[in-house]
Amino acid sequence: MNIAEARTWIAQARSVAVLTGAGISAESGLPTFRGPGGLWRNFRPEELATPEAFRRDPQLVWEWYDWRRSVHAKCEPNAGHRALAEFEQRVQEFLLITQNVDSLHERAGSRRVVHLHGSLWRLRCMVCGGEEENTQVPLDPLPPRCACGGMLRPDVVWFGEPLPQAAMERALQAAYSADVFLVAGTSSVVYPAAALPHVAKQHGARVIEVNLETTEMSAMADITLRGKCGELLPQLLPADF
Ligand code: BJW
Ligand code: ZN
Repeated sequence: MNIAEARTWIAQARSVAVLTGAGISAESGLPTFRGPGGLWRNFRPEELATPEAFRRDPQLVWEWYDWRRSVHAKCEPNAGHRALAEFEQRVQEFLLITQNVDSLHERAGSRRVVHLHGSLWRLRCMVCGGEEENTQVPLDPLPPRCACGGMLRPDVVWFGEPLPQAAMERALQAAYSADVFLVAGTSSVVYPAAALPHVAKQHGARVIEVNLETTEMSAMADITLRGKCGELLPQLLPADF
């Protein structure tokens, strides 16, 4: 652990990019995908977060999302989210890249955020492609319907689906130009998000990982900090802030 060195790198950086995953929201009470509590009614996320699962049983997949929306609606941002919102104020060039479909970064005050895997609070019509913001909890009817009569789906990215192009392009640009690339609370097993720290490193960035456990990318990180996002991220804020 070398928090002091990581803090110095960040304080001296002109450009910082951060990639977050479910671990940063765990301390707000949201279950991660692959850790304890990641199962829902004995299904693994990989069995539900696919277009095939939705085609086979939209009711089941919607029940999972409706349950998650109800859990998310009761959650508040934590110290990790708030620390990243402060980073944004401090660093000249900053981008927060999140795989999370919650809105806790925005609720903590972050504005320079891109969502690689979509949003739980946006629905998209399977027939006309129309999108709508929707915060109703629980949804009624389930599955919800578009004004055109078509079935709505969560506007999230499932396995085998492409990531939103504009979000991915912004994330890649940030990886190319970052002096420091911070990876927080992700198992780094899902691509293409997990490639971003590697891209950043190839373009000269120093990579810092914050995670409770060793992950797929720990070996390539320049500094690995073992612990909770809510405890470690505030300690990475430059001292004069
Ligand atoms: C803490 C903590 C605390 C806990 N503090 N830490 C073989 C090789 C490479 C790639 C592939 C392959 N086979 C298939 C692929 C592609 C596939 C993929 O990557 N699969 C791998 C699993 C093998 N990827 C895709 O399919 C992507 N699309 C794609 O590639 O498209 C190509 C294409 C191009 C053109 C046309 C068509 C297609 C899409 C991926 C979509 C992922 N979607 C999900 C669901 C989103 C919606 C929803 O939320 O329901 O995204 S899956 C799920 O995993 C979700 C997450 O964003 C994502 C990552 O999970 P995350 O955030 O890392 O969570 P966990 O639970 O895994 O980890 C939590 C971590 O936190 C742990 O490490 C803990 O230790 C830590 N932690 N508490 C600090 N307090
Ligand atoms: Zn429609």
